[in-house]
Amino acid sequence: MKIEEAMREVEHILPRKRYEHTLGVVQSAKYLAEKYHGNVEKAELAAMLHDIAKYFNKNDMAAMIKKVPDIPDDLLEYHVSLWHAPVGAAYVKEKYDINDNDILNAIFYHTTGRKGMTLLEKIVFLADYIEPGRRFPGVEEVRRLAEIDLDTAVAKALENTIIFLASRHQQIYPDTISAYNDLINQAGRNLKS
Ligand code: DGI
Ligand code: FE
Ligand code: FE
Repeated sequence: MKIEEAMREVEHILPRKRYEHTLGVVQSAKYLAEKYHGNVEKAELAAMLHDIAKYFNKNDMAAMIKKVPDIPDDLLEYHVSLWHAPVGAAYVKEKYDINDNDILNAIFYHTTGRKGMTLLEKIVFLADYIEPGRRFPGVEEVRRLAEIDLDTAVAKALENTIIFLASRHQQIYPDTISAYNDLINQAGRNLKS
């Protein structure tokens, strides 16, 4: 699928604000892919499609999670805001015949992360966090780290998310903890120094 075609689809599917967020993620993903020697085309396409399922109906998403073997059923026990990522990956695979696992996994894990994230997964995850339209406590620090070291920036974003969720007494999906544990030893040295 070409980026222009993906853009047209997403512009139709998403409300204006979410579409603008998406364009910001594409811009940041392109920047990070160039900076960290990722595949720019794949980064842009994954970013363009990453939130395609954000406003899908909850029951439809639940049905898809149960139906698609690649999506773990335990997601249903966690917050609905996690569902759009794997559902989006399954949707673009089916609807647009995208079979590139790099792209599919970057969409699939863009919300939670996971242990052993690929370069493309990190790029899309971080781009989603730091895109120019994002304004929340801690984003400036992660933007600064994104200029210095990819893993450190991803680890800090995960740390912020975990702290934010725990402070609101919300569950944390195990993949988010695994992603954090995977990166924090090395990143922690950079964050302390
Ligand atoms: O879709 P976006 O808003 O662009 O961003 P996203 O895909 O990172 O989704 C963010 C939401 O997901 C936000 O409300 C926090 C939530 N979230 C992220 N990781 C976890 C999580 N929620 C839970 N319960 N557990 C997580 O591990
Ligand atoms: Fe998302
Ligand atoms: Fe997003």
